[in-house]
Amino acid sequence: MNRDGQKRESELIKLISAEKLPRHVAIIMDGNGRWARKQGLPRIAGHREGMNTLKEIITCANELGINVVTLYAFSTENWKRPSWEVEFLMRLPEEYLKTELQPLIEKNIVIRAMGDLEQLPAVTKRAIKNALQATKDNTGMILNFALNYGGRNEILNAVKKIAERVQEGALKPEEISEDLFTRYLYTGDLPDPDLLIRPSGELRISNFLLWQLAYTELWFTRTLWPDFNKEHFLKAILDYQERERRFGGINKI
Ligand code: V0D
Repeated sequence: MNRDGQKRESELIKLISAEKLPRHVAIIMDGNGRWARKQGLPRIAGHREGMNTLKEIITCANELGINVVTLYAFSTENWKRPSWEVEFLMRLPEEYLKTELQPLIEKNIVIRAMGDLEQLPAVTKRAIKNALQATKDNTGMILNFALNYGGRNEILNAVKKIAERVQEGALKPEEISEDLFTRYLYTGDLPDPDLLIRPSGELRISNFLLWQLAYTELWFTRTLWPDFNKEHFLKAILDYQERERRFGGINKI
């Protein structure tokens, strides 16, 4: 980070109000492949660089005092990528946790994972299981990874579980409320995201947190995820606070 970057960063921090932080920030970590192509590097170099961005943003979110960060790491659509790329991606949780698990434990961070985790390769499941176990009693920020996740799939999964409860006679159809439905989603015990950040210039939700994003503020940037940094993150939060200041409470729609 150059001196100008440092300056802009400290200026942004001064403008952020600690009382009105988003409690839950969701991020689509997009643009790694495109970043690599632009640099004349293989796609996997983009994923590696994206991992460094991830470390910087987690540190920043934790220092600010955000309660939950949910990261779209692997979608149900991503299986369509070349097998060598999928195999590389599936080793990233292990690679990431090799150096980062200890620092995350020391920061009192809770690691969570959501999605159809059973279908992941054994090496991926083992790394994640170990991280969940090692941080389950922590009480700080929740770092929630969406892996083999799809929003429609999550909703169907909730519908099936609810249907089973109804069939057992444990639940009446008229008892199915928005609150009840929310609790059957992977994010059942988490607040809805206040802010969604999507880098890389795509202006879509792409099957991420469909139910949960109903009232979420959306923040887009053309910056690719490997080039995304603390400054972009702080700007997103500042813009969120500015929108809340203007529209908060009233005009919620
Ligand atoms: C690649 C940029 C960390 C986005 C970040 C399997 C695409 C790097 C994890 C991770 C990925 C997941 C679970 C966990 C700890 C770390 C990760 C994937 C991709 C998909 F408990 N980075 N990362 N997982 N990338």
